[in-house]
Amino acid sequence: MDHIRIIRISCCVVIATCPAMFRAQAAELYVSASGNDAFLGTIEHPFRTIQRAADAARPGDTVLIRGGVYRKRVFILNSGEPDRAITYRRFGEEDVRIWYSKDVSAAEDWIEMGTNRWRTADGSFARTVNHDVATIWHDDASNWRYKKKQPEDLQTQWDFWHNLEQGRIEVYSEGNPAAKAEHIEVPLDPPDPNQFVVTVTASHIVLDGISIKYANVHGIQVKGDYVTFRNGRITHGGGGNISPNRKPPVRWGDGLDIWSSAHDVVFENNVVGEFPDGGLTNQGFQGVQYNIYFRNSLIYNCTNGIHCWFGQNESDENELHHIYYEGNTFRDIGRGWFEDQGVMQGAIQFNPRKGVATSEIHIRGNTFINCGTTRFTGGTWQGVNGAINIGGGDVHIANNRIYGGPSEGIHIHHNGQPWTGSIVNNLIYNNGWSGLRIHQNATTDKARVCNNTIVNNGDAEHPNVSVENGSSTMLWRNNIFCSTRSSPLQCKAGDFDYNCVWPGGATGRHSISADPRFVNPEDDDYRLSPGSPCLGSGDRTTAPAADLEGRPRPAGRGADMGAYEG
Ligand SMILES: [Ca+2]
Repeated sequence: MDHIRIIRISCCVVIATCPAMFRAQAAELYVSASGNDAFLGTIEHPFRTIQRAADAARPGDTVLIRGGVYRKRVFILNSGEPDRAITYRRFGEEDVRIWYSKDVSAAEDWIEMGTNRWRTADGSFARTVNHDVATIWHDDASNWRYKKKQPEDLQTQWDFWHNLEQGRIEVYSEGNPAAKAEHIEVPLDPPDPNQFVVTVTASHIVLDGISIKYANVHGIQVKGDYVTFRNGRITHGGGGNISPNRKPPVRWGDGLDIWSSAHDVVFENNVVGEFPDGGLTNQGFQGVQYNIYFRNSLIYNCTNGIHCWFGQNESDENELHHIYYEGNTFRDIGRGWFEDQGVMQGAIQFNPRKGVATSEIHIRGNTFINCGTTRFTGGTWQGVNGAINIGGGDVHIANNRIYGGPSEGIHIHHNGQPWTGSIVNNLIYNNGWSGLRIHQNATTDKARVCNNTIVNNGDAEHPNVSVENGSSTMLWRNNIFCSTRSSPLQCKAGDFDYNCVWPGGATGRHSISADPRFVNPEDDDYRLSPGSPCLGSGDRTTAPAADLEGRPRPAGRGADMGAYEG
């Protein structure tokens, strides 16, 4: 009898300490906003929090999250394994919303202070001078306000400021705010230096179909490897972390940060927007990053679309390899949307510091609509401002469409190392400043600019294409530079031939100066019509193997000038 009991006790101990050993196969774990963390995580008895599932998940498991609002931060610490990732997925088509904010939509959430002045009953929004509630959001973020500096600034419905001493939000409202909007959300501040709503420290993780909203600072941080975030949304956040010592001050807060050494991170088929800082960043002080993919996503209304500022700690050990920005749409990027925001940037910023080794950085097949900025802030110029800004490195910019921005299309400058890449098959038109600018401080080495169509950018002060510096080995072939509103090309460096520059003269024995005869430029159709002098006039030895739309080159009578082959 005693013998049998001892055996049973031993079994219990083994099961309790090593549950994974007894998993015959990968499990499905369920989470529901109406669940309970004391449950087993089955579909009938789901967990209440994503965190509970994350702590229980083992390699190969799938966490299925029911639709609803989840208001707790998530720390993903348990890793999957190669071919046995841990997947977090919304259940069916249900709407999984991670909101790190407080709902103050009820009448009792507000207390009247005086005429048209209301404050939150909750006085726990206490922050430091460097942290505040940057934005409050109404009616599913269809309406919002950013913080005013002082109570005297509250003049119209929804103006608010954050009373730091009292820890409360004070709002101008003609009646109880709860009667003026269906729904009001005030972001919360993560109570630690890692100001993320979701932190993925683990590796071999997939997040699929999850929406993160109302982050006061950052949305999600990825510190692990083999992490995929797809089919999700990261919107309406940031700004709650202030650097007041910068003039003007800067409000930080990104949708997603990939931090320090990281590899095999995929961000695809997502929507990112309404962040006053960066939509997406790969950054960190030092390390090695490689195989990072930002693709097929919509990024809108952020100060930076995707910003790489990796390698702040100058070191020979810092490396960036195989970083891909592909198939994204960037819209309305570059203007900080806080009135006191101290940075103004562009849709893609790639600024590796001195000493960062780079290879195979590709920006291709993206569309940039109304990106960049010409704005000064606080009376001072706040850095570069094109839709694409490159501070050097092995960066290849191909098959992009860049149009309708207020400033530059592509801006190459010097941020610590020469630019050694290429610009091919891009269509750049109707931007307020230069479509392509090689800045006077830029250095280049063996760089190539081939088969671009750059049309009608600039104004009286800013040429359509401005080449202010660069080595004599920088190769310019098969481009069409054409403008009726600015100088089509101002050039101080490079090896030019086989280009069409119109109107005005073109350098190079095989270059031409003639109307390229686009199919329908009024309707932004910059393909070449049958009588175009650019057809068959290019240099086939330097022409890329396919055109902007993937058609093989050369075709017809020979390689063409411009981004389209016919
Ligand atoms: Ca041809």
